[in-house]
Amino acid sequence: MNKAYLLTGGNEGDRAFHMQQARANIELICGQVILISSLYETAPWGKPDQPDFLNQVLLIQTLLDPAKLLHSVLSIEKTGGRIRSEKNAPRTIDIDILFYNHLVLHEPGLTIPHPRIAERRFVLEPLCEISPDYIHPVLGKTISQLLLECTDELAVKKIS
Ligand code: PH2
Ligand code: MG
Ligand code: MG
Repeated sequence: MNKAYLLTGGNEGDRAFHMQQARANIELICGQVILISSLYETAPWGKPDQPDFLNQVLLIQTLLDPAKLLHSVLSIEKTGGRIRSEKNAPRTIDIDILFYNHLVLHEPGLTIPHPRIAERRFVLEPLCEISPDYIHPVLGKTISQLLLECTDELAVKKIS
């Protein structure tokens, strides 16, 4: 069985509903959720003039290979009403693959680990809550170390 870390996030519509619907569909389509962080309310990273996000990290067990997992999370985003416009635009639900086992993969459309984990407090905080000792397979540092070194000052607030 494989283990994958997923980040869910959204800042459009009923944010809590979309996060809940995504969790349910991930469990149904991708595999069992074995660890789940709190929900975090987070300031928008990359494009400031938009509503705050909810973010959460899930660790799942999955039989899907990375390409099939990507295909599945994209279809769950569609079910959640995601419409893709410009980069970093508001969205109902975004599901990103952060890590897949300890794999390093560069393919068109899919890079694992997700390339911007270390720059984003909204990823590191929930990730550190559930897996502080996971070692980033490219950077060779634990999540708690990456969080200590992270210079992102945007607000990340645990809400549940
Ligand atoms: N996702 C982005 C860009 N900016 N900011 C926050 N706070 N949370 C996100 O999930 C997020 C973002 C691109 O996917
Ligand atoms: Mg994203
Ligand atoms: Mg995405």
